[in-house]
Amino acid sequence: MHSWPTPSVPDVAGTPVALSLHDTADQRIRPVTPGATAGMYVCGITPYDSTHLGHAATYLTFDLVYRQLLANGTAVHYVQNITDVDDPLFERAERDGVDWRDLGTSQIDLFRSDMETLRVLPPQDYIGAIETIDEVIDLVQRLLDNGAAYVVDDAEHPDVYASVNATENFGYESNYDRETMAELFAERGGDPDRPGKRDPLDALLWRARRDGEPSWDSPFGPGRPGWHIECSAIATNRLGTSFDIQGGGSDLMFPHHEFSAAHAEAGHGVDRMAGHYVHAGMIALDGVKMSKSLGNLVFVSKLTAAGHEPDAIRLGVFASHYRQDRDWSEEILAAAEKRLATWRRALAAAGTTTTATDLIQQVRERLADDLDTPGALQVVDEWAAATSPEGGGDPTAAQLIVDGLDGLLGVRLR
Ligand code: 5CA
Ligand code: ZN
Repeated sequence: MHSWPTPSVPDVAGTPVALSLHDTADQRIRPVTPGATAGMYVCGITPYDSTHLGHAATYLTFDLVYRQLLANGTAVHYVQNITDVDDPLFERAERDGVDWRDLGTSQIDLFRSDMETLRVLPPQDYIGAIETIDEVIDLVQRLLDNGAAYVVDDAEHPDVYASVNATENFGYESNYDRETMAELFAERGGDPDRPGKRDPLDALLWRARRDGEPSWDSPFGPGRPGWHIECSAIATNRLGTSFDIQGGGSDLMFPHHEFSAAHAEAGHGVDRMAGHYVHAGMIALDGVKMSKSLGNLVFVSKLTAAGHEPDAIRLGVFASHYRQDRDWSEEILAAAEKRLATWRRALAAAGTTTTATDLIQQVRERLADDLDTPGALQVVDEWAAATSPEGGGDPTAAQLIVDGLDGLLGVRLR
């Protein structure tokens, strides 16, 4: 699948500050330690009802990660999937009387155009499940071969499941106890009551063909990929069996990221798929999580069509910390627009190049500390408040600020 165009990323003044991020598995903030190139996999959309502010906030979070790594001179290999074969997509297509492939294509197009408008750095590999059925089949076969998976005893629907106890450290990513896992598994697409499973928590790897559902041939019969294995295969085939960052919203901590990691680890014989498991909090509207199933959505395309600038949407999202569950509202957007205008006015009296470099260095420091965007925005607010309207400005200083804030935050002051 083709990605979207890459926005320009200017050089950033100041000196690198090593990036630290919160890791869900270790439950603490610690340095990201990539080689020359960092490998980052971020779970992509299931293409319907996109792109809402919740999706956008999550992808903007990883855009910040990408930007901090680039500003530190680290190249990034970024991979993102598209869950374009899955039950929720089929259900929506059925409800609306459209072909699921057409629904997927139109929603992927919309997502790409929203990401481009928001100037989100694109993944080099943007990969649909549809394109990688053979990769999933290979990984399922490995799991079957090494005893980590089994076929249920059901001649009509011989589904393939992964044994939850195939890896010793299962549960290390979410740190949930068995009871919480059972609850979330049932809530988020799992099938604990499927007869023939050895353990209620065993996750579906390959769903045998059902009438009216798409299917592909495989050595274990016609069917289609389960959800978690899709991300295991797409990520490890491009980034290697262990890579630096696995990302997504916090609703993916369990079961999705726990099982994606476990399938990859059991299949490839590694201890830990990702160095950091990074999760963005949920965006809510009036206190209720924005979700496709509830329909309480604010669409990026509607905001931009109404004339709201992408830079203001970014500042609205960055006004609070990415790990917090938080509200989106018109007030937040209005405050972001006001802040953007203040910063732009301040540019005319930017100060000296030393002030500018100091400012950008402080922004680097805030963002390197687990993406402390509220702290970074405050630093710029303080600079803007300290500029005097008659102060005049050094154009070189102004340019350093424009480039620095664009490079680090993707926010353009002009
Ligand atoms: N296709 C799967 C991942 S493999 C999926 O979760 N798709 S999604 O379309 O439902 O969500 C896409 C991304 O947006 C995921 O990272 C998800 O965690 C995130 N997301 C969904 N809703 C919200 C929300 N309200 N706030 C923040 N992030 C959200
Ligand atoms: Zn995923």
